[in-house]
Amino acid sequence: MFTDAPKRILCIHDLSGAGRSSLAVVTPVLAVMGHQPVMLPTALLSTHTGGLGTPARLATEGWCSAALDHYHSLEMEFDCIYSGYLASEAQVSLVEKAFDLWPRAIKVVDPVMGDGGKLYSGLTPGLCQALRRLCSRADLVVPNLTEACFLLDEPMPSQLTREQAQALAARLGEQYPAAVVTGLPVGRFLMNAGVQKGRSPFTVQRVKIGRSYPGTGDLFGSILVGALLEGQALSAAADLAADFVADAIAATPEEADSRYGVQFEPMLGRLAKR
Ligand code: PXL
Repeated sequence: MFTDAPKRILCIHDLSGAGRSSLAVVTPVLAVMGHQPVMLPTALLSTHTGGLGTPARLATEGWCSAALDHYHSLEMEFDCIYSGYLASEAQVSLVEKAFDLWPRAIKVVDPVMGDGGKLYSGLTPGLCQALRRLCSRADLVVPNLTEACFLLDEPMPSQLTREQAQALAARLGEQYPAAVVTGLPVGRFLMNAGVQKGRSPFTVQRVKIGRSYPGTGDLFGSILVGALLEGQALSAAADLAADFVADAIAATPEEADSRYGVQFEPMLGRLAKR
């Protein structure tokens, strides 16, 4: 399924001009890793919704649907379909349409729904239901702890042991073919725990830096996808992504306005030169 040839990836995320999230992160990361990201911007926003006020928005669902038809009419093939933040049921339907049109593509769903134990505002019960349905079609889901607990219908713990982190991943592995759950607080570490059906769960951990930024889930997810498509094992891909995100946070001056995300651009070359 995986080789080291360049891969074409349909990236279904919003395009937020400023703030280092979604396509503004996913596109450069996958490109520098040698892949061909094809962008399907589910909406145009001036910024992400994480604290920079009310973004200017332009709806693009109709355009996206026509773009999918165009790509299909060109007999374009995708090795992977990678979806992120989706703000409406119509946007979820676009991903489902892409899954229907390219059934052989590897389907990676980041179920962007919340953080810090809370669901994002605007997540209607209908949208939550649609995101759950989307996850049920994925080959790999990449939730954070809040989203994982929501998908599993479990209360969110404030701390976990390594064994509990592995058990959480194992429960996700009963529901999905593969999962990597990010941002698990385990003592002085932040842990990611992953699983593939039929295999033992794994964990990767970094010392907690104690600063959080928008877009780090997109940074993690896109490096994970890029490395998987290079042929790396899920655990190695998670390790690479965790390293890069931790280093990008460390490289971002503490006094920088956190709403503008992590300053990962000077580090991108590292993803090319491996
Ligand atoms: O990084 C996730 C994300 C993507 N896009 C938009 C967001 C968020 C998180 O808040 O608001 C528009």
